[in-house]
Amino acid sequence: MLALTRSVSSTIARCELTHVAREPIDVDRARAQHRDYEEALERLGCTVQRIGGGDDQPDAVFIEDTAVVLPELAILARPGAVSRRGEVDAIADVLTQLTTLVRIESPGTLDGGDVLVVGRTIFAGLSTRTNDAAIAQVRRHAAPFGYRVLTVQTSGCLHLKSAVTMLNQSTILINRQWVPSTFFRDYQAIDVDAREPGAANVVSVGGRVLAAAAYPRTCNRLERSGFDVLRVDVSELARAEGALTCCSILID
Ligand code: CIR
Repeated sequence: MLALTRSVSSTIARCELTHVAREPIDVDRARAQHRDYEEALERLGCTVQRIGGGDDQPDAVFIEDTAVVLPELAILARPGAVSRRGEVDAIADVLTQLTTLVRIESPGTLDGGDVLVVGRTIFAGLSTRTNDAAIAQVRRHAAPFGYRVLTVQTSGCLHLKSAVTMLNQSTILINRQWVPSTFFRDYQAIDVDAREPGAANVVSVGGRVLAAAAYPRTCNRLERSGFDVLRVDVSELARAEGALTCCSILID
């Protein structure tokens, strides 16, 4: 598994914020946490390739939002926040060496954080960042390869993957306050602890789960269900409304 990551920008304090109040961000601490995150990915068996540049792009570290990589092709996003559109080019330069590229075009807007791929099903979150026009383009690009694309309305959170992620191919971790669980009825569900609404965003690699240390109750719940959980402290990145999936693009 290859994990693409991107450096924490020195301008991260000017990041986009939607559901989080602006607080000072300690860039050095954010960078140290980001290194820990990369090391954790390595411990899960990933080869980490960090893409440089983007220091003038406050949200560059949240690389997940710039592209959706399928085994057959990569779909370059057109981020919903105008300030983030410039992040895509540097990622395109790397992905073009690995796979076929297509692009979400105007009037479509899409953040990669709204796209959850499970086998041949693509759940696409309708959010403040991702619109129907972009989801229709995802469907057009992916359908020839046998994917079905389901539109899932989110509410109260930034992205679909703030509300639901996969723990393995048959189990989801979900906050039902932010996304209707009916879309996921084919999967076993583990609910986040009600006191930890942001806990659903985890990264699963090689049978292990990378989870935010800020959510101990949900981590314990996962362990009680038999999951091997690796905790990482990403508290400084959380001040930029970032979580775990958003800091990497995983390529099998
Ligand atoms: C933003 O609002 O775009 C960034 N400050 C946070 C993006 C987090 N991305 C993600 O969860 N996929």
